[in-house]
Amino acid sequence: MFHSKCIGNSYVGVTSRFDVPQQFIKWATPFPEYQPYQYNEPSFLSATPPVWADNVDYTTIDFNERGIYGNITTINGVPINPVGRTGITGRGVLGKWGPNPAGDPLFTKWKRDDDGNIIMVNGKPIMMFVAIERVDGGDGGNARFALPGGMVDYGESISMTILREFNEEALGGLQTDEVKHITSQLTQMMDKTGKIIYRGYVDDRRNTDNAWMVTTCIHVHDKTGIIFDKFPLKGGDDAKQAFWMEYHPSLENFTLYANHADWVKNAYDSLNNIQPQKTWFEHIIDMVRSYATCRFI
Ligand code: RP5
Repeated sequence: MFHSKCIGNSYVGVTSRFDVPQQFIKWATPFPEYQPYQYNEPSFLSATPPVWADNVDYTTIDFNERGIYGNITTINGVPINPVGRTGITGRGVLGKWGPNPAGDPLFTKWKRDDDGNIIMVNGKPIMMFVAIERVDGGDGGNARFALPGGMVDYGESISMTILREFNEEALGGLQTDEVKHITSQLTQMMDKTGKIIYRGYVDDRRNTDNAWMVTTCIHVHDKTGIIFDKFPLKGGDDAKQAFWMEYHPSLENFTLYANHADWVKNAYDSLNNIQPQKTWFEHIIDMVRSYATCRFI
């Protein structure tokens, strides 16, 4: 993983970042000129845990408890971005010091014609996935589109976050009988066939030297499309709109928010068996991890 979205001149339009050329991102590379700016979103400063934002005083936090996405290195008690320099210190606009966990749904089906046949281009199927347009404009251009993910709320499991965010951002937050029925089918599908397509650091524009996004992206594919065809997609909350977006390997410059596009490509490759071959041991480890995450974590 390398930074591409969390360096540059501007920090989410609210302040500036110290310029970090690519070759100086790694902490191990000496960069004596480095003088990052500091930013802490003023409205979070009075947060009292347990809420989604930490107390301003990071010395009260036990970072060992937050190590499920990897060990957290601290210097004088402050957590240090595991990928490298971002040009900004403090929490920025993120609520938590260190990792800020999110969950991302990647719900896919094949594109079909009116007769129900899968549409192929160059001998390969077109995959469709539920995408949203972010109200905040995301990373701009086509990277304003994203998976309908969101932050893990206090006390929530990843699968609860994913279903809640999907409901809020892609089903308009509705609680109709139709939506409840779909959510219960989705819950069963996540339990039975949900796979972790990505788990770890996110190259998110909000990251700082001391606070960064991490996520678990769960992929569920509806082979027949019978269930997912019934999604009454409707944007809500942080999403201007929700819709089926297409992915095919022939698409040039396929871009989404943060590094969501990588996970979509990996999901496609995994459905089409064009991923690097895994050993039987790696398959078993993956199955156990996916099983445990979808149900218990
Ligand atoms: C990304 O930010 C995650 O992958 C997730 O999609 C999203 C969560 O942040 P909000 O959508 O709640 O702003 O890093």
